[in-house]
Amino acid sequence: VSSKVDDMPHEVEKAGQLNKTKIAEGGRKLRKNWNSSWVVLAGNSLVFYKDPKVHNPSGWKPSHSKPESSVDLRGAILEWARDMSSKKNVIHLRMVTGNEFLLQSDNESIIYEWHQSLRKVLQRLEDE
Ligand code: I3S
Repeated sequence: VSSKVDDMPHEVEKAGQLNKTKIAEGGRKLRKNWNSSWVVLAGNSLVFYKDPKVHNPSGWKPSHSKPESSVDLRGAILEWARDMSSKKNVIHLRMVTGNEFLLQSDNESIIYEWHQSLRKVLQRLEDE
């Protein structure tokens, strides 16, 4: 029974379109490259897909496609990014691996919801 449960996909906590850039890899600073991404928060992971609206406007399904990348949120640090971008509504995420991302939306309530969901997941992982 337990293996069956383990094989089940994690519950999706949140999914949506955000602007994303990686700013560090293993602690080494990277040049920003903002892209629109389909982001899925599920289990311990944040998973990034190509944004269907940008890459294929005609009904491409992120859930049936291979993720571009995913990160393990355990031990990650979540902050509002201040002085890290000229954009507004920017979340800064630093993983234990030293990989860092900025996530942004022009819509203030959308980014607040993401911040809240990420905070909730990080809190749960801390309590585990
Ligand atoms: O923090 P930076 O380096 O000023 O970030 C900006 C640059 O990455 C810029 O690209 P290039 O200077 O590599 O051409 C991007 O177009 C901007 O979007 C970056 O700044 P923002 O403030 O948008 O995060």
